[in-house]
This record gives sequence, C-alpha cells and structure tokens, in this order.
Amino acid sequence: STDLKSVLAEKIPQQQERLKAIKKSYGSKQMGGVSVDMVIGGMRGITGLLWETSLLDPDEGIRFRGYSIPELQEKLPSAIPDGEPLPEGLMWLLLTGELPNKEQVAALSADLRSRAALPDHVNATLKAMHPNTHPMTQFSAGVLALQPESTFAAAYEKGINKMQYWDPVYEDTMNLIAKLPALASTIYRNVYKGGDLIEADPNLDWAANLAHQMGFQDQETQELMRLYQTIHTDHEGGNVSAHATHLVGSALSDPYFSFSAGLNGLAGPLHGLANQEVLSWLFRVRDELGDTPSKDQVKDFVWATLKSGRVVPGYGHAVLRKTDPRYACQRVFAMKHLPDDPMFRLVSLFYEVVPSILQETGKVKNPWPNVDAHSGVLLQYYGIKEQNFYTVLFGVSRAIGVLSQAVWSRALGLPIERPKSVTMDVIEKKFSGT
Ligand code: NMX
Ligand code: MLT
Repeated sequence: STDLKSVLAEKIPQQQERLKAIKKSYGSKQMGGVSVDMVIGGMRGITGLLWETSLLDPDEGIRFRGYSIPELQEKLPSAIPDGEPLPEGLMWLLLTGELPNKEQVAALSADLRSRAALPDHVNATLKAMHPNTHPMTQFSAGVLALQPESTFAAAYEKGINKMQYWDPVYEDTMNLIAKLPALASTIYRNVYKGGDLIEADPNLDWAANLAHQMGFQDQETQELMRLYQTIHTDHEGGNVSAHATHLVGSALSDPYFSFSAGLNGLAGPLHGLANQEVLSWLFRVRDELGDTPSKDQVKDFVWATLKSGRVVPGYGHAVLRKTDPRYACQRVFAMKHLPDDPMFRLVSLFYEVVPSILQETGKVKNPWPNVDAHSGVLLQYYGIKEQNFYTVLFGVSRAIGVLSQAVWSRALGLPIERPKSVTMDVIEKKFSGT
C-alpha cells in the first residue's frame, strides 16, 4: 500500500504485543546501575528511555531503524538519479520500520503537500514579534501558533479512548511536518528578505520546497537540503530536543506543545545552536587570520578559545566517541561539490588540528567533530548566508524523528515521564552513614 497511515496501523498491534511480552519476561531485570556521578552529571550513561526510531552507537554513530547513513543514501528513493535521499523516505522508515519504495515516498510527498498551507494568522503572529527576535524564538512561537489546529487536543477534549491516541497524534504529526517548510521559509523571508514570500511549488518534494520557498531554486541547493533534512532527523531519545519533546508529550500535551518544547532545547548553544556558533567562530578566524591561516595560527586560536573558558563549537559529544557520520557524509558532499571552497578548506584544517588539542586538555571525552561542525559551510556555499537561521533548518528536520517517535509513544501507551530527584543532603546521608 502507498497509504502510510494504514501501513502504520497494521504494525501497531504486533508492537503493542511485543512490548507487553518484554514487560512480562524482562520487566524486573536490571539495565545498569546508577552512580552518584550519573545523578549529578546530567544523567550521562543512564539508560532510561524507550526510543524506537533510532539508536546511537558511540563508535559507529547513528542508525535509523537499523540503517546507517551510507546505507540510507544507497537504499532510500531520491529525487534525481544517484541523488541524495528524500527525507520523506526516512520518515516512512521511522514510522513503519520498513524501507519505502518510490511510489510510497511519492504518495507521502503528495500527502504532505496537501497539508502544507500555513493559516494566515501564523504570519501575523510572527510579524507581531520584535524584529530582532531570533529565528528560533519565532520558529517555536510559530509552532505554538499552529497549536489550536491540534486534532489530538480536540479529540482528548471529546473523551477519546486511550487506545486511539496514536491516530490524532499521527494527524498532528503529518500536519505539523507538512507546514514546517512554509513556516521556516516565512521566517527566513520576513527576517532577511523584506517579507517577500514565495508560494510552494506543487511539483517539488518536501525538502526541495523548503529551499524553493526560502528563495533557492537550483538543483544542487535542493540536493543539499534533502541530505541536510535527512541526517538531522533523529539521534536516539536522550538528546535535549528529543528528550524534551518526549517528556512534554508524556503529559499528553499535543505534538505542537511538545515539539515546541523540543525546539526550545535545540536553541541552546551546546545543542543545535552550535551550528550557528561554528559559523560565527569560523568568521572570527577568517577576520583575524585571513582565508588561509597556518596550522600553528589555528592551533593558537583554538587554545585561546579554550583558555577564555569557552567550548570549541562543533566538537565533542555526550555519547559519540568517534567522528560523527553526519559530519563525514557532509564532508563527502563537500569534496564532491565544493572541494576548493576556502571555508571548506578552513573546516578541514580544523579537523586536522582540533582533536589533538582537545585530547591534550585531558578532560574532553570525545575530541571529534559532530554534525554542527560542517553544516554551516555547505549552506554558506549555496548562498544561505544567515547563520542565525541555521538552527531552524536543524529543527525542521528534527521534527521528523521526534514526532515519528511521538506517534509510537502514544501507540505503545508509554506513561508520563517522572524520574526521581534527590537533594545533596540525601546523597551525603546515604553514603556517609550518618
Ligand atoms: N570544547 C571545549 N571543552 C569541551 C568540549 C569542547 N568542544 N567538549 C567537552 N568539553 C569539556 C566540557 O565542557 C567538560 O568540561 P568541565 O569538566 O570543565 O565542565 C569536559 O570537557 C567533559 O565534557 P564531556 O563529558 O566530554 O562532554 P559532555 O557530554 O558534558 O558535553 C557537549 C557534550 C556536546 C555539550 C560538549 O562536547 C560541547 O560543549 N561541545 C561543543 C558544543 C557543540 O558542538 N554542541 C553540539 C552537539 C551536537 N548537537 O547538535 O547537539
Ligand atoms: C543531536 O543530534 O541531537 C546531537 O548530536 C546531540 C546528542 O545526540 O546528544
């Protein structure tokens, strides 16, 4: 079938049974201990969430329903021969666990297009905000402005049976993801292009329409957007944006509320805003040292950043312990399309220099680059110059992962999230024996 909802609906009963069986057979087994360091240290290393759509291996990086990024580049349908995957294909995979064929992806693209129009009041809300409002603030507010459309909130008010929750959450997910290219591009055009909006093109796929509505019509930029929107979708459940979306959704706040919460987390410089930070940092390097600094100059610049008590943006990770495969695939894209770009050369120079410096500090657990170290220079090359907008593009993609999981969280009947907290007093009493 090319109907995503009915393919998904068929899968739900078997997964519900599977979870019941897991609870019955293994419910009382231990998944690992919790140390005081873990309690104090941002819960690092605690396994505490069920997340079906993707899984992160510290060395190998992300797998989406078991598939690595290179595998998906080979197996997911593309818009042009041998082109980048269509994010709709990944969305199908995340929701159903199955690789889609071309017809299924085309049907999903068409479904999203049919839901894509933005109600007028959303742009009015955006325009009412102070002109200096950061694009991420506008994005989160724009998502909330769409909240009155929630079919889940309306169904809950009418008394929907909990077994049916996933259905209106699926509808909200589809409607919200469908509208994100229009919402993001409206923000882009308002902030940087005088509010001159561009209509969606009914012949384009979801990611290409995002580029198109922002004002970028050439095929290579649209290919970059397809890749970008595919690789940022999901990074298992514990990252701040996924976890925040999951947490808020667990209170049965609808997908608009929960995704907006996820965006507010993504807007932090240690998370998604790092892609903006990387660009600003590279510009500082270029301004101070020119286009072709020496290795020693770059080393000094990195040390100066560290000594001033700041982080090197785009490097490090809470879980990964090797170069992020999302960085690696963007590097491959750059080597193919922009090998001589000076900013790409600068990024490559940092790749040579930064890891050994971070290792030398003796405290950074992962000295390797993450996804955010590379994305900005690709966008720059294709003319998307405004780095304050980059995290919005990350957020558009992240919706696909976290909302696909939200459908499954409701289908599986996952409960309200509510871990236990303790005071320092409790820890001292417990271990000092007094
Ligand atoms: N530059 C400088 N110091 C760092 C870096 C870095 N890139 N990464 C980690 N450290 C420090 C960290 O601040 C901590 O210092 P202290 O003990 O003084 O508090 C120490 O090294 C140990 O931290 P880790 O356990 O290695 O890292 P953690 O899991 O706490 O944090 C990040 C992970 C991603 C927050 C951290 O590596 C970081 O701040 N990186 C730079 C920002 C960034 O690129 N974020 C984007 C992540 C990807 N994304 O899109 O979300
Ligand atoms: C992400 O994509 O969410 C980031 O790499 C952060 C993380 O996984 O912790």
